[in-house]
Amino acid sequence: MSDLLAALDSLRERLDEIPQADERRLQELKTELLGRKAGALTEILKALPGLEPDERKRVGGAANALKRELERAIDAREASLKQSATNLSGVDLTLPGRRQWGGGLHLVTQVVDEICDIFRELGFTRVTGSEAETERYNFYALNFPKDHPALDAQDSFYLGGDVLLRTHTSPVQIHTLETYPPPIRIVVPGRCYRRDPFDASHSPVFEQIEGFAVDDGISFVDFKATLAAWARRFFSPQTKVRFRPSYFPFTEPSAEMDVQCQICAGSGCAACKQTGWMEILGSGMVHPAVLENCKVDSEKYTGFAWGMGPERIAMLRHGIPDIRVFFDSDVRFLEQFIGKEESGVRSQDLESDGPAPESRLLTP
Ligand code: 2U9
Repeated sequence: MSDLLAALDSLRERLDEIPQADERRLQELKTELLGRKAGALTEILKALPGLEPDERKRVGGAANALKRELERAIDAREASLKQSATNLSGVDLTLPGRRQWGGGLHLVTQVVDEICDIFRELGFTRVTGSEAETERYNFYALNFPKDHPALDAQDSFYLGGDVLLRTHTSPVQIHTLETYPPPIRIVVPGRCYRRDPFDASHSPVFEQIEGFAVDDGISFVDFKATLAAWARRFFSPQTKVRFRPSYFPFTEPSAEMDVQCQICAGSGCAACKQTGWMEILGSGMVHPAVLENCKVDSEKYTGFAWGMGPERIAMLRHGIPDIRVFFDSDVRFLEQFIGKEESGVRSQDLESDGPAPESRLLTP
């Protein structure tokens, strides 16, 4: 008898499972506990006729009481499951799902990667460096005269003593020249800082990509051909480029490189101020004094260098009128560019009628 009472006790513990059961589990429990053929409680009830009368009375009473409890718990659970199902009737299951939040690289990061990838195919290694530099690496090794206006404290953020936030990525080239013997071919992306106003075309924090090649026998032809090859890969194979004389203390001769306007294809528009050209980068042959400052023999080695602003290039490519939108973190603006450049597809390829004009571009 005590076996049957113990079996009833352990069956009672199964009561706790009922309120948690879903529809399928509830049907399983019903069969396992109360099933007519092999339900656990049914088996106990079947054993009653073989017991002594007063045992039969005790076990039978306890078994029937448990049976009623189980039935009540199962009925209650069935009712509550039915209730939840009818609550769902107000939900329109045909509505489209909510769009998943999908992150992506910032447009400027995508442009930096795309530019560096093209230079990698041309043999340039991507190198980065510190954003805090000394005056020697940021200015003097680069042949800035001691009284050059760019050295003025107004133009730079000084951290103390002669340490400042770099105003260009050029110090990385100086460190490289001091560390590795030529041949050197590097492309150097990174954040730079200047005490500029924060307006539509300037930001005190901006991204730069500089590039640099030094070897025995590098000529002006290598310089022009490399940059023109890059421009045709980045813009389009038909893109025309032109070089205009310029001045930088670290290059001689120096030149600005323009590409045919990407908005009007050279016919003249507001974006290119009716010139048909867009200024893309500054460049030149590395000044011999810079090589000598780094103990590189300027009689034996020559090189070329260039610098460009990825924000400006992204603005030109997409017709973005104000640099400040890159720093606003407004996803309504940023999400327009998710994945476009990452997939290797240019906006020109995506838009059948050319790059996005300003009117179609969402700028807050
Ligand atoms: C070393 C030697 C030469 C890097 C160069 C430029 C021309 C240039 C900037 C203008 C505005 C880019 O868009 S910007 O921020 N730069 O025009 N940069 S040549 O020449 C170097 C660098 C390092 C050792």
